[in-house]
Amino acid sequence: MPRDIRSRRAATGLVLLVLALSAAACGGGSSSSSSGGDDLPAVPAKDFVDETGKKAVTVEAVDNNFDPQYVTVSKGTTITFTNVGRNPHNVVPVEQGAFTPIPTEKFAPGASGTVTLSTPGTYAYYCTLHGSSTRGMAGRIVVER
Ligand SMILES: [Cu+2]
Repeated sequence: MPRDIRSRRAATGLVLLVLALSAAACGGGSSSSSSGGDDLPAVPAKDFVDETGKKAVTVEAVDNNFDPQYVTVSKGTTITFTNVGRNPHNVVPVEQGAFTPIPTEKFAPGASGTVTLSTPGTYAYYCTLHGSSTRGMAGRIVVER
């Protein structure tokens, strides 16, 4: 009987630990304005193309970059990614769940996919085939209020 209680206590402790870890993992993610992640290198404000005030903005995927790579939009803007390159690409948020990814199979040359961003913040993304979260085929969208 005492052994049973002890193991149950241990199990409860484990659950609490897991909850604490998962809370820490997503801490600040959705509430802060830098949802792109704190470990990303800073990008000078002058490198961002100002597309605020538009309802629709296009970002082209070329081989192997996004153009414009850094863009500022108003909240609620629909961003259309178009693959104008010769190779398949994809669009994946650095912070998992920040937006629905555009998968490779739907982003062949000539294909388009849209992402609508309603919450202000910084959205870092990349092509998993030709980049990483910080290098290569990677870009950012800043959503203003
Ligand atoms: Cu790519």
